[in-house]
Amino acid sequence: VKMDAQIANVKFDGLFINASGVHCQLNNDLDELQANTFVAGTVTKSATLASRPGNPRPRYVDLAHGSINSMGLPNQGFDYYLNYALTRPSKPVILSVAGLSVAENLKMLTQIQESSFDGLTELNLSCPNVIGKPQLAYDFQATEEILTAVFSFFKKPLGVKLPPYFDLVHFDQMAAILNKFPLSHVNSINSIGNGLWVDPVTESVVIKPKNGFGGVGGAYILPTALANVRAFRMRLNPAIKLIGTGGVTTGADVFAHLLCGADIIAVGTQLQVEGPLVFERLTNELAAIMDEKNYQDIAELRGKLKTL
Ligand code: RRO
Repeated sequence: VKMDAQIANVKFDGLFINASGVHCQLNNDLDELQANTFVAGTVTKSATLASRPGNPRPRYVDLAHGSINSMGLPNQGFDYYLNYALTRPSKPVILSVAGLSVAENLKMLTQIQESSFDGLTELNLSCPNVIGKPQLAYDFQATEEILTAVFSFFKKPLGVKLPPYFDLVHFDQMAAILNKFPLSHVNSINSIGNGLWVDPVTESVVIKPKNGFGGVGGAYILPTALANVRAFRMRLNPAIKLIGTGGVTTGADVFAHLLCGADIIAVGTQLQVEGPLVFERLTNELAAIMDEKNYQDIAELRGKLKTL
């Protein structure tokens, strides 16, 4: 079966990428994904200008049906990832940036603009875990302001990573803002921010930062992820592609994301659980579903979700 996609000028031979944050902080991790036949491209860990150690551990815990994290943006610094993107990879790279201020984001994007990087850039507007820095994408006016500033000079393909929204009016409002800009893509969703897990044995939270509050990922968040992909596909200009992220553990989950309109699929928590072999399993499971339904190409089913 045929599984491919295109975002702006970037062609993906396959469907799967890692979700930013998982298996992508170091060159070795990124190389391992790049070498995997079932991986179509790689996203780098969201970068700040300076490298950061991140929050104290434990800061990522696997739960029965997903994960909770408050990593706190540990990363090697922007230059490391730009250098990776410029020198090493054979498959598409999405450079993720998450400055701690608007000015910091503009500095990194200026460097990308002035470099020879010809891949996709993704502005992470949804980091839930830096204390004192609310998620930009929950402030609609601030989101419009930063995109206005960015697109005044940035001419390369640029997408945004969004947090989940939970109200139809918010989908309307955010989509109306995003449609004002020539975005290459929207990546939906980041973790569901500031969940909490309780271990009944220890009677304690399970991660140290923020007294246990952290972003929830994995199977727990699949319905929210599907809703966000579907809601944005129904509202965004067709030229804005969608990266479906959130809650994928099986080929059926991938199939659901595709029906909702995802162009490519990112896997985070389940990549952390299973390692890079997850991509072969998901590919085979999706292919089996498509075979059984007589689909030859995902283009035949993408966005074709039925309603009752
Ligand atoms: O590093 C993190 O704590 C983190 C980030 Br930047 C993000 O975008 N999403 C997330 O779940 N954790």
